[in-house]
Amino acid sequence: MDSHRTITVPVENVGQAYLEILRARGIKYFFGNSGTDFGPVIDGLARFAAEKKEFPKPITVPHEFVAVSMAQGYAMITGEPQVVMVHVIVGTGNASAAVMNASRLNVPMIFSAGRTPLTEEGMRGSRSNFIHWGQESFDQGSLLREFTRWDYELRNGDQVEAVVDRALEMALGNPQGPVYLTLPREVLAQKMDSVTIHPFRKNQTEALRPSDESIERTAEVLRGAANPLIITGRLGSDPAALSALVGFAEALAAPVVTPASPFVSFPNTHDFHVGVNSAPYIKDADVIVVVECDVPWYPSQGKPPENSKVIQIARDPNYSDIPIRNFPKDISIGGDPKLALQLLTEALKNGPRNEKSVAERAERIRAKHQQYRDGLKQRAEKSGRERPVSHAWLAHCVDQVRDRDTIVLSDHGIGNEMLNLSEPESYFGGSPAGGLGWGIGGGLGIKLARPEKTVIVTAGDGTYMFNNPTACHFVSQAYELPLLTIVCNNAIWHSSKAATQQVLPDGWAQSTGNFPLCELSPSPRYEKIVAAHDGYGEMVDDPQQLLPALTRALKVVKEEKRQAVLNVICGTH
Ligand SMILES: Cc1ncc(C[n+]2csc(CCOP(=O)(O)OP(=O)(O)O)c2C)c(N)n1
Repeated sequence: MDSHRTITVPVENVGQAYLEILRARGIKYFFGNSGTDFGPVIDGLARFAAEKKEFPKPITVPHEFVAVSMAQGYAMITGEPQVVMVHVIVGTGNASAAVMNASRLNVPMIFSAGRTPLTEEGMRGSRSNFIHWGQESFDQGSLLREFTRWDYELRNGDQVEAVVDRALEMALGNPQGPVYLTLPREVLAQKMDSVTIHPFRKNQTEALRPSDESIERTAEVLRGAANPLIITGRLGSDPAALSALVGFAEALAAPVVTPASPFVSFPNTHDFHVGVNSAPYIKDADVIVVVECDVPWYPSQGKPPENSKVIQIARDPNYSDIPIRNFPKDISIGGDPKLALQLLTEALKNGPRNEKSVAERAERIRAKHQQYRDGLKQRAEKSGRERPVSHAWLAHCVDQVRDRDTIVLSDHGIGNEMLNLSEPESYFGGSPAGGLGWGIGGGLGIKLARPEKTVIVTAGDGTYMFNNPTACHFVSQAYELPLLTIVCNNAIWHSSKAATQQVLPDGWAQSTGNFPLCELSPSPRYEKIVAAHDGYGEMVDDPQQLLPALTRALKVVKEEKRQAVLNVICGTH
């Protein structure tokens, strides 16, 4: 469709007008979990199918959490927002943890829900079922207002274009994130003859560039650093930012730590990457550059020296959506972090510096990196014959079967340390909101966007259950999106047990060896669940059989185009 021309499209109702505008705006997928509120949408999509209008393509997702996670995965790899629609307040409730995930990760999407019919009688679409009374809410938008960038209710057909364009503008705004649109049934059902669609004129904001003065002042501080440290978390959500950080770290000659990073924000194969835990480094650092990182260190475990300088570089260096976050910020640079890093790199290269001491520092960092990577490798290899299978060995084996076209997701599964990650978009982890169960849905969204890629999802056994596996395996089969899911099965919510031990080391649970609300036994044969969806499943408890099992499962995924699950009997993290 020519998006530079104003067009008028014949429609029969507001629901069809809404779909036409989504189509004109390039929305490819409509992830839906329907109910009595959906009539005009279902009917409109049927009209699209009859008229061979391919997009937005409806994807039936039998759990709302999975639908939002699919939109999240799709947007994480493409940057493009898609549409999710769920059933009124109850669908919103089921989706809410996934919306929180997307919100804290700044993932754009139009999350929408029907609104129960407003009128008790008299209009097309008025209430016709007892639930239409019970499903009304005084303020439906408030259900997710804290975790959406904008919410609105569609009130009439004339406004459809304005509402969709505003929703897209806000989802792709700064910061990006989900928006929430509610759609009352009578409004969708209202008769309408045509919809006029104008060119889309809501381009994204140009990247903000820090002033020369602030770059020079910051570069001055960096030049004076004897022991600088860089900590980054979410920078890799912009894949182009990776090379900017590499250039900056090399110009500064500083080690890089990537705690809890849901993206490849710095290649861990680079000579300057020294781990995912900043604690060993911050005590001695005199200048710390924090780049897009919610939690650069745990204050309870150690802090940088009082006289150190902390430079925070982020789109929003105040991290305004987090109620309490009190990391120091001696210099604060907002706007596009990639630009700031590039400008600082130039300033460092062009300014005066002691080449000899910088080169010596770089040598020390290289040695640290080597020692760190060797340690990881040894740890994995040492545990190669241990039963239950160690996470280190599992990750090491996944790394062996990975190629450049493989994307690994971890939903509380294997850590990213053991994988040799040099490329952006080769690994995705969970949101800072910590809503478990997004991984398989996220993997399905990624596979939808990048069918040529091999997608491996790793998840704890508890987390596999949070994924609503039947809903995920259904979508995988129905839409031919084969993935390999690895269940790291330790038959416990180990994280809950470990947190109890940490808070109450001498408590009742520890001394009696009884951890209520943590055990997950008897452990189900997880590999059999996927068989109900024509998938391939295998249980692996012998570490030496892991590589052959991974190879078999990937063959099924790649060649037979069927999904696979490996139920790996694991130890704890
Ligand atoms: C939706 C959701 N519910 C509960 C939690 C709390 N939680 C964090 S880790 C965890 C245990 C997950 O178990 P499993 O996947 O088996 O991994 P393990 O901790 O055993 O390594 C739980 C319940 C959460 N983060 N998200």
